[in-house]
Amino acid sequence: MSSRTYESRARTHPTAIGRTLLSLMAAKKTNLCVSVDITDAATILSLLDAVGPSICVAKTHIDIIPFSNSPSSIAEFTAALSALAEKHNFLIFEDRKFADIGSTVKAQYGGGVYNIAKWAHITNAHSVPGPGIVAGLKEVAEELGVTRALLMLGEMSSKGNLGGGEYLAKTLEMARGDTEFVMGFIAQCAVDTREGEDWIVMTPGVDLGRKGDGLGQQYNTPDRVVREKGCDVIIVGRGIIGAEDKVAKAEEYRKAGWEAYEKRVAEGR
Ligand code: S5P
Repeated sequence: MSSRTYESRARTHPTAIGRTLLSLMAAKKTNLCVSVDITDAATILSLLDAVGPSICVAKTHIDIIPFSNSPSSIAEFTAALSALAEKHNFLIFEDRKFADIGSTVKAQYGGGVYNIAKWAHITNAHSVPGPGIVAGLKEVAEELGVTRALLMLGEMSSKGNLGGGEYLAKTLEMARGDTEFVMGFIAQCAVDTREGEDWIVMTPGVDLGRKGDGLGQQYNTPDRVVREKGCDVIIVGRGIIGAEDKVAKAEEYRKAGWEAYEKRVAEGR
């Protein structure tokens, strides 16, 4: 867990995207990633335009959008998404959860219908296949000449998941194999950090009220995950997108996440 400020970590983070992210988090005073799990492309764009000032990252699941309504093409949507990221100074995280051998994920990340590497600053991968998955994804970014970063899934939020413990420890070892590309983890707690390392932990399963969703999702509060468990970014989906006033709700989560972070730093945790 880090009691260092996002600002100071922004100066030394080993990955370029990590430095950009930590610095915009400090500037905008937000550690909120909104998960826009919505199937209508236009609704996603208008929501992000409205909550843009409150967030540091917009997380997408592009494969849930049918692209039959406007904007009807994937390229049109991703261009509009990139323009919003520029306008409001947030990063785009495609939550693709790659889980195959290096050669296959290379084709999935760089091509297909979504061309994820072209527009998403961040994506994530399971460690199950071994280090070839990291190498394959990195090759895509290098070949395209774009600066990208990877989060490895070390522990999921859902009940009965096989992550955490030894799995997380082994995933951490794998991440240590490429500290310029792997910027951190999807996990439920801070990870063991050696001298010179700085892992950004992004945490889903965050809600201010509910405890679960009836399908295995488990929720914790921003204070629990950021102050007590040492995570860096809260990922909130239905807590915001399911609210009547989404802009006010996003601000409520931003404030809760930021207060938890300020307390963590003040407490020197
Ligand atoms: O362990 C995980 C990892 C992820 S990325 N648990 C998760 O819930 N997620 C994602 O976070 C999930 O795919 C969804 O997009 C989001 C949580 O949404 P919510 O509506 O439950 O906040």
